[in-house]
Amino acid sequence: MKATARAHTNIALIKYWGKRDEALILPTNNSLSLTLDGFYTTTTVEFREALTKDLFFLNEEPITGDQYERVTAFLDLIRSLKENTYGTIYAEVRSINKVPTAAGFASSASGFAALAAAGTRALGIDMSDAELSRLTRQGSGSACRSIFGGFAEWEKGERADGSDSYAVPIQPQDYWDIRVAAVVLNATMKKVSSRAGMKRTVETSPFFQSWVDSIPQDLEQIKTGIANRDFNQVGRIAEANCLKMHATTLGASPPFSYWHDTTMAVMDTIQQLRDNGVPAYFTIDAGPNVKVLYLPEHEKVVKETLQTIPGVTDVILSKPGRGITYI
Ligand code: 2P0
Repeated sequence: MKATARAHTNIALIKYWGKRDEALILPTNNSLSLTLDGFYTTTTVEFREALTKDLFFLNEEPITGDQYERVTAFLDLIRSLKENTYGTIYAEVRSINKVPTAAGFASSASGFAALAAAGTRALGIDMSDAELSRLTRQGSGSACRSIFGGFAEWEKGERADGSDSYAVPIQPQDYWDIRVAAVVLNATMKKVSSRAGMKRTVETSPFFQSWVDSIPQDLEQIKTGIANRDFNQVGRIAEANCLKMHATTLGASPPFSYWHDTTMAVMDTIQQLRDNGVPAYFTIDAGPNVKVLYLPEHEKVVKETLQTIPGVTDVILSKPGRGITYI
């Protein structure tokens, strides 16, 4: 009744931004991501009859409060998949995060993917990757893409029960060596969580519908770029899609933005690098930090340029990563 799994985080090139069902975590649009090797969570789940409640340790520390509640609610979901005649069996969950929170990656992506994989394996529940992705989605939306390595697309689905909303693989880890630099800024924690931010945007921003309407074309163009290994096309679409997502927040009521002055300095520097002939593109999630896409031959110039920007405290480089592994 014990299993260990590892999942890597992912960076969205076409963003998930907006839910059509908050309880089931169903999105308003498809999204597409690259899984990264540098950032991952390793989770061991052990179901034991002697336990009287679930236990959750993150980086060896016992966790209570909201984070604990999200984990136990997800364990309930896993337990509900297994017929069980002897009442609830509780679990001890131990997660080690190799996702520096300061880097601005959602550790919930690798966290819920690893929890879903280890939890189902520990109970002996056999699942296809699509089934595992669909389950993982209900812990955190972006996590459903971390079941797969390389490029993955989360298909939003149409059904009200979410049965057709899960990620599918687009290209594997070793398909194309695109690199991602996580640019860490000397900035305070975000004021609006991604969950609250997307909810406010859906409910109040007049730009939201245009965002949704623009997704199919972005998806088609980025998939063509991936199929042709056309870095400029992939980068151009990813950068523009990120800017559109952030534009929706300015139309919300009350308006908000995830950007700091250093965020804009990094964006400006990347556009200058391009003017100087270095193909590099940025993308930004629901926080101030910036991720930069580049090719291996430009690693040195990209890293050195980013490190010289005032307010940048660290630059962490990553290659494409693998999907779920069991340890
Ligand atoms: C993404 N983000 O596609 C987008 C881009 C933030 C900006 O997925 O509510 O933590 O758990 O489904 O997955 C962050 O939101 O939200 C996110 P929930 P999640 O990566």
